[in-house]
Amino acid sequence: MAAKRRTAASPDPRTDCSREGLRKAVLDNLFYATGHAQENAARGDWYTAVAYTVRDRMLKAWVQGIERIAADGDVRCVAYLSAEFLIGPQLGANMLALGITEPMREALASLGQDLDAIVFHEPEPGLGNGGLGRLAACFMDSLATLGVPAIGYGIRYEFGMFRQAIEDGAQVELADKWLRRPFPWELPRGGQQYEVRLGGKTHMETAPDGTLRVQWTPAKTVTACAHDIPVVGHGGTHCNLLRLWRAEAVEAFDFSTFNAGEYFSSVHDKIFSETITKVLYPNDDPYQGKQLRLGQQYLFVSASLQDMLHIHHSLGKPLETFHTTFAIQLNDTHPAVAVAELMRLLVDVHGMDWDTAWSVTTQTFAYTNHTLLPEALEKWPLPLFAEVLPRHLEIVYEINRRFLESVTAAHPEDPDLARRLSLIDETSPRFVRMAHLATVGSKAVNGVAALHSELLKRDVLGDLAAFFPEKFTNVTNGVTPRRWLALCNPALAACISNRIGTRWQDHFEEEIIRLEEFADDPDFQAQWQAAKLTNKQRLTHLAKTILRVELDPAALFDVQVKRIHEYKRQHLNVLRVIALYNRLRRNPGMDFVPRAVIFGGKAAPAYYLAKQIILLVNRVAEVVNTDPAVAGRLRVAFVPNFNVRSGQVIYPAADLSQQISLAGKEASGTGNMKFGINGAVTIGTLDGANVEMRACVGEENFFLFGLTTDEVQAVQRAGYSPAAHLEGNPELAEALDQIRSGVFSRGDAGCFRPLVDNLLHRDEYLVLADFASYMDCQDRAARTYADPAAWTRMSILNVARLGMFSSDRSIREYCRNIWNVPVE
Ligand code: OAK
Repeated sequence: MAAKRRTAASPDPRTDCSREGLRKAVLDNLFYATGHAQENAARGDWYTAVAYTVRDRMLKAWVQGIERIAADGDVRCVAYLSAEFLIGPQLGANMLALGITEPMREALASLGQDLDAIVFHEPEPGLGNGGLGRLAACFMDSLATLGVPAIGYGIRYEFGMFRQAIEDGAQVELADKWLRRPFPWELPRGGQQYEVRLGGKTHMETAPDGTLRVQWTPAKTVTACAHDIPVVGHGGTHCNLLRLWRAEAVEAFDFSTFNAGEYFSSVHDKIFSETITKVLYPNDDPYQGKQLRLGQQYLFVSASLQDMLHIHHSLGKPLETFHTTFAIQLNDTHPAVAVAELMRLLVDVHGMDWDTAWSVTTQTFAYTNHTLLPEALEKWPLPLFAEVLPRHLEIVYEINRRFLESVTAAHPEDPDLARRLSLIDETSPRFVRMAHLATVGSKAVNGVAALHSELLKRDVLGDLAAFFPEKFTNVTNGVTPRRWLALCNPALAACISNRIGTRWQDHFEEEIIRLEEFADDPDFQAQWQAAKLTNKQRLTHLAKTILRVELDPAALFDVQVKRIHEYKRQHLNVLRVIALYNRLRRNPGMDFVPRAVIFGGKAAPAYYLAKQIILLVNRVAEVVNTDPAVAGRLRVAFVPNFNVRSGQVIYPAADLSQQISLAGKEASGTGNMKFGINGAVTIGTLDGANVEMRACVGEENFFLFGLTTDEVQAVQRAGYSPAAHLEGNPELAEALDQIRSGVFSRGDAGCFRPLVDNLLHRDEYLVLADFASYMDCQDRAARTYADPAAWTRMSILNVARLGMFSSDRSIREYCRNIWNVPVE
């Protein structure tokens, strides 16, 4: 009653969302959380004050969300296990979810502060490499928006993805100290700590009840400490949890050695323990067999499972029903050791019999594969696995023994099948195959686009799919329309909402299609073009301030931003830029649609050819941008340190989205979707989700080129000869020759030799084979761009017809087809 009276008379200062309430709360937080008076506050202090003000308004939903998970055992909770959550800046997204962006903007303006500048100040938590980590973040957003109880479990890396600087054209990696200032969105949870054991030996022991049990005596024990980040759904009513683990020493000091005066060795253990969650491995696919990486994976998996068992236990439900409390999704194989860990916890720790434990385990897990590159499939050398996880290796052997028995019994006619399906790769040296462990231990396995799921079944996991046909399925990726349209593209969002209202923000598939009818409406087209121009001006400003490159907002903005990888073929894009440059030089008076070709993306630090590609882009930019013959009609820019924040400026500004991977290599791609829903038209191959996007937007609204997956395989079977493609294509031969002879390396003929030699003699990703088709397609795109009404129509239809690429649709499919969780 008292509380009610207060609400009527004076609103709760922690939840009041009025302009005046926000103004007071920001000032209060500025003083009490940062210790600054208004006059002395720096931008970072304002940021902290605004962030706390927003966080306060999320707390009620947050606490209710946690309580619901801990109290309602009837609804299955989704546990999304991922070594990466690339969540991006939080402030803008959280204000959008709560619907307080505009009152906050006004409140700050009344204090002489600019909201956009404060939002831009936020350091980005770079807790992921690229697609897989960003997908996990989009899925968390959709789970909360759809009101599905969920916990994302991951790792709180002290150093996230490295910061990329470009020095004299080359990538330089700098440490990402994103926690330099306290991160206002996390709450350390002292009560949620679990011990995680590593190394050591196992032996058999007789339990008090006379049964034999395995005992694991670890070499080390570390503590995993939970840090919780709220994930609030659109509308602000439902809030889920991202629980990230930080490793800490069990005891900060070994007191016996400390007392003996051995100060340095006494801190050794502390340093070892804390190293585990120190840094994100910056490889987006080819896996690296590093002991520390296995330690990271195991730490977060073990702590997460212990946490889930704790929650399950607190509900008073029997252990045999664990799978009714949690549906656990394995985001690729990085958390796949969870299959063995859950078996260990159930059998060794809780004394459950093997068969029951296996039944619980295989009803709990599902596994998503995110790659078609065989070299990206994780496999751990047996000696390393045994050293870090001796008990888990025994469990893997036992799972494998029973599994292979069933294989041999089912297929006596194929004596080689057991070798191919085994969880152990028996070639020398021997390995644990994590994708096999994940598949055998899961009730469902999915790829992330229709083509990818087909190729998984046919090639990459073909034998497993034939043995478990019922497990294999597809869930095409999606992206959240909140961050990737409403937040990052206010100009286009307003243009859309003026026509169809705002319901598209959380009912994207249903609503966005309503734009179709305005595709030819001249007024709407004009507004659409104005929004695009605003976004191009924003990117032009960024390029000017960061790169000192002048872009022309009237030019066709032609963009490729993503990790740098040979299979993604940024070098195909560069070859085409060089060919266009040569055309302009030869014929300066030619009719030419002005283009700004924009690149961005990080290369794995040890990936030499990817780093050569970055250098080449920058060297080509240097030549092209300063050549008077070009007269500004062709500009090249490499935006350094591509991340979520810069993506939010880049995607909305693109006219043409480059999705040019070799067919059969990109599992799905999600950048393609982000560009598409921001009105870029795609030029692309029939790869990953491009295939489905093209089917949705219509073939006339998509620039298609290149070999198909089957054609690629046929070319490779027949024996591919890259040099043969030079013969009929003087433009290509000239471009390669220029790169080789030093035209783009200040005369240094050796500079790009590794890259050119690779293309001429190997060209694993058929760059030369697809070049001619790519050039033709680019010419078609330029001709269409020259007709603004035709282009704008294509752009509008792309947005209108890409409704299915909302991550809300993906999450609904996971709920219905895989997790068996109710969803609206
Ligand atoms: C990273 C490490 C190991 C295996 C795969 C990845 C990864 O990032 N894969 C990417 O996942 C995205 C989300 O599903 C896809 O869209 C990309 O195509 C895929 O490369």
